[in-house]
Amino acid sequence: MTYRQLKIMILGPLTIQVFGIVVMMTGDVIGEETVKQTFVVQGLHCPPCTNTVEAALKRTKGIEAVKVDWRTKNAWITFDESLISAQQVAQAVAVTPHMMGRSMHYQASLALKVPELKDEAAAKKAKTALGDVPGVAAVYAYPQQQSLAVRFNGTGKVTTAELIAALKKAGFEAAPF
Ligand SMILES: [Cu+2]
Repeated sequence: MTYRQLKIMILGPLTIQVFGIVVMMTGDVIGEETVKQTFVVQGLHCPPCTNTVEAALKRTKGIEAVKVDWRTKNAWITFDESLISAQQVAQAVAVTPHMMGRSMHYQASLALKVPELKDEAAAKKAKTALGDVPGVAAVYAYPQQQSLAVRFNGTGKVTTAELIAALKKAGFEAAPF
C-alpha cells in the first residue's frame, strides 16, 4: 500500500464525517422548508415605510429575504417555515413600530392563489373553510384574480401548509401566490 492509498483510506471516512457534522450544523440555517410568499402590507404611509418593514423583518429569525414594494403594497418574503410560520411573519409585521408613531400600524395578509375561486359562491365556501382555522382573523377573496388574502390574529403559529390543507378539504387546490 502506498502512502497515497493510506491517506485516502484514513482521510476518506474522516471527510465524510466532517461533512456530516457540517450538514447537521447548517441544517437549521439552510432548512428544507424555505418558502417565498407574497403578503399584502397595509399601513404603508409613504415610501420610506417599506424600509422600516424590511429592516424589521430582516432582523427576524427564520426570515431570509424580504422586499416590500411601495407601488403594489406587496411584500415578497423568503422564510423557513420550520423556524417561523406565515402567521408569525404577519405578527412580526404587526409589532413593527410605525415610523409615524403609535397611532398607526402595519399589517400583513398572506396571499394565496386559488385557481377555482371563480365566483362569489366559491369565494364564500373558501372563506368559510379558512375562517374555521384557529389563528385566522379574516379572509378576503378576489375571484377576479383567483386569489385570497388571509389576515391572522395575534396568537398562534398557522403555517401556509395548514391553510392549503384546509382549502383542500373544502375542495380547492391552493398554492402560495
Ligand atoms: Cu412612512
